[in-house]
Amino acid sequence: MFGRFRKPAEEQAEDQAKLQASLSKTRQGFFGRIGTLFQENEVTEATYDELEELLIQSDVGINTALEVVEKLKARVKRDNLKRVQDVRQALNEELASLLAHPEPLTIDEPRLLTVVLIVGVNGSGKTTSIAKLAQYYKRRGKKVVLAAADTFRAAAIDQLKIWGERTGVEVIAQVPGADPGAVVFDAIRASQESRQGDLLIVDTAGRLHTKYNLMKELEKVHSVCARQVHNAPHETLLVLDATTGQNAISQAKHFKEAVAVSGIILTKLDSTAKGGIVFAIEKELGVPVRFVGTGEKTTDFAEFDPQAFVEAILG
Ligand SMILES: Nc1nc2c(ncn2[C@@H]2O[C@H](COP(=O)(O)OP(=O)(O)O)[C@@H](O)[C@H]2O)c(=O)[nH]1
Ligand SMILES: [Mg+2]
Repeated sequence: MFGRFRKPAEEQAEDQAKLQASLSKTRQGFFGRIGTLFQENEVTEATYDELEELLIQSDVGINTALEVVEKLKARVKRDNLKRVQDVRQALNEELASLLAHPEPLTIDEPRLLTVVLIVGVNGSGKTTSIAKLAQYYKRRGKKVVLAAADTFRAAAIDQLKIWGERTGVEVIAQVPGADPGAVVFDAIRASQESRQGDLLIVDTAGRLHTKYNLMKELEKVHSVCARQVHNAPHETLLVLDATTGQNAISQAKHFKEAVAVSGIILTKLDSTAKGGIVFAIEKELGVPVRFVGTGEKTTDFAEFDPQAFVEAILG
């Protein structure tokens, strides 16, 4: 569904500047030290040891850190790289290659209604990300509808309604405690009929401590979507909080057991010094990061661009 919209050059430059700014913590953290490492005149065995250490500390994950260093060494040898800036460029490329997603985004046209399910633990930034996505697609001319299927807490419904008002997007909700499957059923009906929506985004509950019930609930919501709309949900995006580091990986594994996660929205990249979690996610989960959250405002959001990301963290 995320057929790429070609962005105007100025918007691209704006996104890049925003990403740069939001990653200042990461840049000042371990990745910045990696940058500094390759400012010295000579690359020695000690440089590689330190690189490995810094990659691990930045949440890249041990296996990935080892792999990057191995590949870099092999490449330096093979290409007979001598100058420190060439080694650094090779590292840049190795890191970016970890993030390349070869498989195309799901595009199933013509489709009347696209359904996107948003899952993740409470506090990860689901509702905020939904508002950001809604605004993102609204700006691109899509009619967006939101479904408040996190019915467990009244506050969750209210919060979505507030975001709906702020972004000028319709929210389909029922009373607290209502069956999430029923909310989604109504929302699909409404989107197809009176609202004529292009895109329905579904907010879901995220109580991981009642894991069994949560997973059952998600499975049910999923099957309601599948029954009503061909191939729905067309995307299931898992929201992960970048500041939770390696914990995000184990959370993701739980969610993957219940629903087929097709992409990640990684939030709070502005609040962590360890942006390396991006590499760990793609490597260990095999799921691409599709969007990143870089702040609390609806405009603090970008499509994930691996090359721009690597350049922004290494400085
Ligand atoms: N700094 C920062 N804060 C965020 C971001 N995304 C969400 N938040 C904050 O994280 C908190 C939880 O967000 P919420 O959307 O309510 O999470 P939910 O429980 O998963 O729906 C709120 O205070 C948000 O403002 C982000 O990208 N950066
Ligand atoms: Mg919420």
